[in-house]
Amino acid sequence: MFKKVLIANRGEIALRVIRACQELGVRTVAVYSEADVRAPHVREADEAVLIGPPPSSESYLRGEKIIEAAKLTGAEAIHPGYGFLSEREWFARAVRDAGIVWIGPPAEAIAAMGSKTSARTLAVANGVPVVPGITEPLKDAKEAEKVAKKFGYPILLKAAAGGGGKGMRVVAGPKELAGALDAARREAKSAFGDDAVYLEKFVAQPRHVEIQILADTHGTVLSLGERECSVQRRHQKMIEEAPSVAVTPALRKKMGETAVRAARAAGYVNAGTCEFLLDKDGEFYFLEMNTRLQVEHPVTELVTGIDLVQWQLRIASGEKLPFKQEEISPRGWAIECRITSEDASNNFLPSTGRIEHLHLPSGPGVRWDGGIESGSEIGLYYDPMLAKLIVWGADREQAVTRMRRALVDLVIQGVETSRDFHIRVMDDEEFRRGDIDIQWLERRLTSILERRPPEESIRVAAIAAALLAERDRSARAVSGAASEAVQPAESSDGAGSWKQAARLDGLRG
Ligand code: MV4
Repeated sequence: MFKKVLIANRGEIALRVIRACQELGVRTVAVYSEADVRAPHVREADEAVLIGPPPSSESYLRGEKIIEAAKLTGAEAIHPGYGFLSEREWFARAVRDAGIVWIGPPAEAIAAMGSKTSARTLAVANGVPVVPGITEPLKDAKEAEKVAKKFGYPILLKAAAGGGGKGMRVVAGPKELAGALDAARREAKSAFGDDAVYLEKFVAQPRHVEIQILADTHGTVLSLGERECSVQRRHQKMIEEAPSVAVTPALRKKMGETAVRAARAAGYVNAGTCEFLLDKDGEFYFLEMNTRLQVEHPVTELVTGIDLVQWQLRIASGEKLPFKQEEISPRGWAIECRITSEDASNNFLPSTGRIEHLHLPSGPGVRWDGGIESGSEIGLYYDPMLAKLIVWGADREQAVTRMRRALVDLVIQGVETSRDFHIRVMDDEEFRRGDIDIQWLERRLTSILERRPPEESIRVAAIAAALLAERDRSARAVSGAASEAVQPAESSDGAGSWKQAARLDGLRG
């Protein structure tokens, strides 16, 4: 195992990797920008190197500075986390060329899965099912009409260089085709500098189901089962779970074998994820492979008992995976809610400010992967995801109930967060039934937001008001007697007021 590893990231994922290193007895090096001088990942690492000003283009995206920091501190390997430089082929190559171990897939595997059309071509060549359609860019509207007729409407135009849904257009019939092709081309050109567009049959109301892969350098490639990621808004996932209500053991085996085949075809090593669309008939189609550790990896860890980040480090240092495919199956149910600094009731507007109070949930089956603490300044330089709340339960019902309980226990004051939004989703009857697809949140958002605010928000607001009133009284008091005069907010029963008094104590800090 490595003696020292550099973590080329910030926030919750930097802390997650640091914890894995600590448990493996590996020393850690953090890198940080001027905005992160007081960030927890800098304090928790054994060493830290300043790499530049706050904008990520001048700090966390400066590959050469990060490699320099690794050389300076004697780190033998670099873990990129997710986002930033994690899927840049040139960086994986530069790290390797500098004689440093890249804790991720080979640069060649990143390249093979890098573009949508190259991943699609690789899939087709290896018997991995993709959505019916073409792989070569369309020449003109005339060709589009011919191909669309062959596959049948509705069809979906996609940018070849695409990502995040940009350059995508659903076309219901031949009359709309020429206009939609023009629009998709324009959007693709401005987003990716490439106006190549191809066409697929449109899959109606599918689920987004992905398969976690672990591959070692000795030829073992394993599937760790699926994650259901359908609860998303504008291509940002908000809630993920494992397993999926839509996946039977037989389907899990089939999707797992398919994902392993795709990974083998790309020469994949380390942790990766194959994304699929799963339609109402149980048909699945490969979309693309994410060549990194993903945000939602903890739900897989909780149902398989396998520490993905520790295995990323072990695989990178040459260890063999000791598991057999038959030994891996999900136990119980795990759900993750992404806690972001966004105001759901105001079109998910990013919120900024200082975390004034933070009360973290705990208790059976609760995991908090966070990157914030009381006093953290939340600005606009980086991603609004502050933390992930993950729970495990014996079954889905228990996991949803437990997530609601844990969210109620969570208090973040100082910035708007997605907490109340998540409580409302946990109360939604369709969500509770697992009756979700990739358009579900968009369809359901208005009714979710119209739901009565969770009673806990009202309680917390009452406690905050009581706290302010108490501060006011304390300020005017001439003796210490005033501190005993605190009355918790109105409550009908004695136990409730005890809890409120305790929470009030917590808020007092
Ligand atoms: C699709 C699709 C329906 N039919 N392809 C969106 C971005 C890219 N990753 C692929 N995407 C989709 N491709 C066909 N033929 C619907 C989507 C899609 C989607 C996929 C996964 C997760 C969220 C999504 C949200 C909207 C559309």
